[in-house]
Amino acid sequence: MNKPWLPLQEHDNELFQLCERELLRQREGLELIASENFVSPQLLACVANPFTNKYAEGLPSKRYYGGCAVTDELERLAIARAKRLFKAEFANVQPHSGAQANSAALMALAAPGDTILGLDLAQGGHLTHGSPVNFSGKLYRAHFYGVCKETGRIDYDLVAAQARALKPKVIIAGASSYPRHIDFEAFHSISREVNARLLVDMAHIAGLVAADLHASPLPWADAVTTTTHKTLRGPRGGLILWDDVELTPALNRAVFPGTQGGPLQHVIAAKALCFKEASEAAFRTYQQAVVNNCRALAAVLVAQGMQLVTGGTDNHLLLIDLRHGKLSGKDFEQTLERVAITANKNMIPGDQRSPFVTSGLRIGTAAVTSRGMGIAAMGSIAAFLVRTHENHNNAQYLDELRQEVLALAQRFPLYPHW
Ligand code: DSN
Repeated sequence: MNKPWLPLQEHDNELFQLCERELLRQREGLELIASENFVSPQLLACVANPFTNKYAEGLPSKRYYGGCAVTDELERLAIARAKRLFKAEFANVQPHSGAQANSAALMALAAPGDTILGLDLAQGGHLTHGSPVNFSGKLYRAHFYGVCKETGRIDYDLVAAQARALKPKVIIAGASSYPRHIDFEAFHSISREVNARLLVDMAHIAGLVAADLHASPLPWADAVTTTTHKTLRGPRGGLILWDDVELTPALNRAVFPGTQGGPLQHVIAAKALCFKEASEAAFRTYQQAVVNNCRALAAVLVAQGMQLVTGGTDNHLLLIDLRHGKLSGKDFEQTLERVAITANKNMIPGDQRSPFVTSGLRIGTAAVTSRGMGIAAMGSIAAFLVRTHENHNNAQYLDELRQEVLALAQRFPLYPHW
């Protein structure tokens, strides 16, 4: 501590080199993972702040440690901004992640052994919505609704029929790979009819909701969870929002001491900045571009013969259906990595080969749009995807294609002042 201050490069060169390599990877390639994004340079810098040194178990003014006066102000600021952004009555900004937020929300809304009903992971859901390998499938009696086989879309009548038969304590709406709008009002009607609580996990679409490009779940859900780092473009972390004051003690207690210890106050500082950035007009313009880009990408892919789940997209992501093609999702993902494009394999509805072989590839436009790419670049990206798929066996072709990908990425510099 008493040594002279040294830049990381001199203090720990091994670690510095890893950071440099990761920055280079992000700069050089095209990021199409639908749950990833690039934060603003200010937000990136903001995560490294002195609140990392502070313990603050509890809530503002009700802490288990001294020295929390400034931390209290910080957390109040983050809470106020989150509530304003999403028009919610209450917010807890402490969840370390979306999974932590879901674990706390379920703890508050249900008791172990209760029945929960969520979207099947294999059809677009999330691990924490009842998967047998996750706490949610081990603690609760988890059942799943799917999507319609023909359309790939949620069939609300089928969800209602399942809910009537199962009488779940909690219905979970929200998805990690669903390319269409979700009707939260319909989920609300279903949950009220069967006397269930409605939990909405809006992690993927939080940025769209903040920008009014997807209907908000807030008026309809008992509790809304989200990550802060996907379309919302903040630091890695989670958030819970709700309107009903009667749920406040249970939700807050489920976060701490229920499922977490000390909150990450330095990340809460960056969440506060994220909520500010997301409330600005430029953020709405950005989200509109994300959606426009995704539609444009989908249209070119379809025109070039790719099949998409539901035939297209309403949001920031699309799912390529590879069931009838030469490559599995994993093969396609790995081949894309050779040309400096990052995406991820995904199960798709009706995938007979899952979970051992996945037949889908999930693509999102949030990160490339953050770099400033627009419709013309989407045309190039669609062509890269199709050409990689068609030439997956041709090493020389892929090497040349990689150079084209790098050239496109270079035209949209990432963190140029670093
Ligand atoms: N792992 C995230 C995603 O990729 O969608 C969800 O938590």
